[in-house]
Amino acid sequence: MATHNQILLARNHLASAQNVTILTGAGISADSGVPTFRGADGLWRNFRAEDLATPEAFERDPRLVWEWYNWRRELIATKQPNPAHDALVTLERQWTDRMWLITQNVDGLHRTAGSERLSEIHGNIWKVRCTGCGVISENREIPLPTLPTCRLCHALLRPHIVWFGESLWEEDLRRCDEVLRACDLLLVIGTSGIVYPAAGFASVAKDVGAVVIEINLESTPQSDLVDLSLQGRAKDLVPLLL
Ligand code: BJW
Ligand code: ZN
Repeated sequence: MATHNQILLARNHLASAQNVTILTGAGISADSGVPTFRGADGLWRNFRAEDLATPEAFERDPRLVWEWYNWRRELIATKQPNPAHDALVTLERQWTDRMWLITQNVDGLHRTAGSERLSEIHGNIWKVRCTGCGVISENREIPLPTLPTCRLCHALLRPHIVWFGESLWEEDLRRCDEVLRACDLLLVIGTSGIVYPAAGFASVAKDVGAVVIEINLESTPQSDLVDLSLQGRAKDLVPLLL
């Protein structure tokens, strides 16, 4: 568990920072009851990523992939933001244009909590994208009709999610690079730190001289690189820090 001294040190870093960037992963939503990917009850323990979260999987069996996303929509719809999400909203309101939040989470809980200065770099489960005309729209139906189609061009819709082997959106990559290079404090919350490009963000921030603080239940491949590794639950530690 994070010690009192570590928490004081982290608070001091925050107090002297000018620009803060936050990176979140599934661990922050775990405290709202959303399953992580790689934890003990993680999604990848029961499902194979390559069967469900790749463009090839969708081409092979769009029905199976949509069934999985419908199931996840159903689950996520019952969840609410937790005190860690709320603390980040408070931080954003205090820091305004000196703070940016990058999330790998697709559940939309940061937005529900009220975060606005936010990049959802892996997409959003409540959005769909047309495989024909590319139009992106918000859609909260549960379940979506089997093999949903576009109102404009009638092509198949897909989840607006970045799957393995797909590039992130140019605009998000540009924004991430900008806020990582501009920050003097990066706070990394609840990510296993193995999925790129997000897994490389801590080293980008270190390269520009930022202090990097990690909050996680356990140590990660990034723990040796960061300045301070705080072990504990996001919902307890984030509000304490901010
Ligand atoms: C708590 C807690 C609590 C728990 N409090 N903490 C070889 C082949 C093909 C591709 C690659 C390859 N090698 C590298 C790649 C690139 C690939 C990649 O990184 N793969 C690695 C697995 C090796 N990346 C990509 O393909 C990306 N695109 C890309 O790089 O484009 C260029 C390129 C293309 C092709 C080849 C090479 C480069 C796209 C990645 C998209 C990832 N999408 C997913 C799935 C979306 C599906 C969906 O959600 O519907 O996004 S993967 C999945 O992992 C999801 C997550 O956002 C992402 C990160 O997971 P996260 O958040 O870290 O969750 P967990 O579960 O792993 O960890 C939770 C953590 O929380 C743990 O540490 C816990 O301890 C902690 N925790 N409770 C605090 N209460
Ligand atoms: Zn269309």
